[in-house]
Amino acid sequence: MSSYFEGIDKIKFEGENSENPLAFRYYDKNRVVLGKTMEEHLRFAVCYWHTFCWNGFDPFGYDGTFQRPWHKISNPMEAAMAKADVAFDFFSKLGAPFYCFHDRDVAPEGATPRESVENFKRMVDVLAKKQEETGIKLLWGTANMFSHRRFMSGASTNPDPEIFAMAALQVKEAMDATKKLGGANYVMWGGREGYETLINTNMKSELEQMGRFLTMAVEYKHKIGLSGPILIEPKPREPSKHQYDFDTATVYGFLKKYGLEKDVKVNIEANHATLSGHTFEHEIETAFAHDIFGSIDMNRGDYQCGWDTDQFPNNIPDTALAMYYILQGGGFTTGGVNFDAKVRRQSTDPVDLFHGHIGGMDVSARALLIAEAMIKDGRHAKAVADRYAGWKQEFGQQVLGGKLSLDQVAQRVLDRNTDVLPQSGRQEYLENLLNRFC
Ligand code: XUL
Ligand code: CO
Repeated sequence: MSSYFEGIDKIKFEGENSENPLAFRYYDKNRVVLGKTMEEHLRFAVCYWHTFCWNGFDPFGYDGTFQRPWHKISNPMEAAMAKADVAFDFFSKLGAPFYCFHDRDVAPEGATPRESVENFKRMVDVLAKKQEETGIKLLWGTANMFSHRRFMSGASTNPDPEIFAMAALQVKEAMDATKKLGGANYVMWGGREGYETLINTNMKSELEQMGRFLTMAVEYKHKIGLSGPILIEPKPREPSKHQYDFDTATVYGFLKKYGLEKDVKVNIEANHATLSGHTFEHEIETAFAHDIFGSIDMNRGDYQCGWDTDQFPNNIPDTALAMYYILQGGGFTTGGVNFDAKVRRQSTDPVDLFHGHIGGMDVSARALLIAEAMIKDGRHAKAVADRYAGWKQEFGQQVLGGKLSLDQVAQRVLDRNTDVLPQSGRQEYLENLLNRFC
C-alpha cells in the first residue's frame, strides 16, 4: 500500500444531489440497466501510461510538472515497483475493475533484449500478485513499439527486418504476459507504422510486412491459447504523418486482405476518430457494421487543437450518442471503457487523477442511462427503421437477396413509369429528440 493518495478514501456512489467532488453522482456499479449492472456494461479501465508514467513533460518545459515520487527513484526496477504500488492503490480506491498497460509502462527496458525480457517477467509476477490481492483485472495488454529510437522508422513496417524481429520479441512477451494475467484482449496500436515521406518509403513492402506481422501474432495467439481477440487501434496520424491504420474502415480492408477479420477487431479511441475526420459514433457504427467492434479508448479532443489531447470526456450528448450505438450494437463482450486520457500538466496534485477519472466515469454512466432511456422510448430506432422500411419489403428483399439483375431493376422503373419522390430525413426532429434525453 502506498501513501501517495493518503487522505482519499474509496470513492463511493452518493447520488445526483451529492456535492462531494470525490464521489460518484451517476456511476452506481450495482444499478441494473437493461438487464446488466452498470459495472458489467461499462467495464471501466484505468490506463497505466498517462496516469502513472507521464511526468507532465512538454517540449517547452525543462522537465515534467508532476514530480511524482516514483519518477525520482533512480533505480528503474525500484521505480517500477513503487509505481505498481501506487497504481493498484489508485485502481482500488477508484473502484475501476480493470486496467491496461504497455510492456514498457510496467517494466524498464534493460541493457540487452534478454535483460528487458527479465525485467518484464519480474514485473508481471508483481502485477499477478497485486491482481490477486485486489481483484483488479486486466482489460488488455500491449507492447510499446513506438517510444524507443530503434522504432523511429516503424516496428513491423521498418526497412530493417532485424527491427521487425525486435518488435516480434516484444509482442510475443506482451502476449505471454497478457495470457498469464488473464487479460480480456490484446491491443496493437501502430503509432510508427506509417511514414513521414514517400520519397524514402517502399509502401508496398511496408504493408506486406505489417500483414505478415499481424498474421504471425494471430497464429501465436492461437498457439498459446490467448482467449480474447487482438484489437487494432486505428489512428490517422501522430506520430507518423501517414499512419497505415487510418480509421476503422481502412483497418477492415486490411484485415480482409489478410483473412484476419474473424480474429482481429478494433479498439476505437474517441480522439483518434475525430482526428480522422469522423465522429466517435461513426467509428463505432463502422465497426459494428463489419462485425469487428471490440473495445473503446474513452477520451476527448480539443475543438481548437489538431492533435491528440487525450482529455477526459465531459460532453454528455456526444458520449450518450456513442453509448447508444454501442448498446444498439449489442454492447461490450470482451471490451470495455478504457480511459486513454490524461489530466492537464497544470493538474499536478494526486487528487487531480481522481477528479479526471470520476468525471469520466460519471459522464459515461450518465450516457449509459440516456442510452437506456432512448432505447426504452424507441422513437429514434423506429424513425430510422421506418426510413429503410422498403428494404424489408418484397422488392427490397429481392434486390438484396441477389434475385434481380441491373437490367431487371431498370425494367421495373420503365414498367411502373412513375417518378419517385424524396422523403424527409427529419434530421432536426431527431436531434431535438436526442436532446430531450440529455
Ligand atoms: C496513442 C494511443 C495508445 C494506445 C495504446 O494515441 O492511443 O496509447 O492506446 O498503445
Ligand atoms: Co489509445
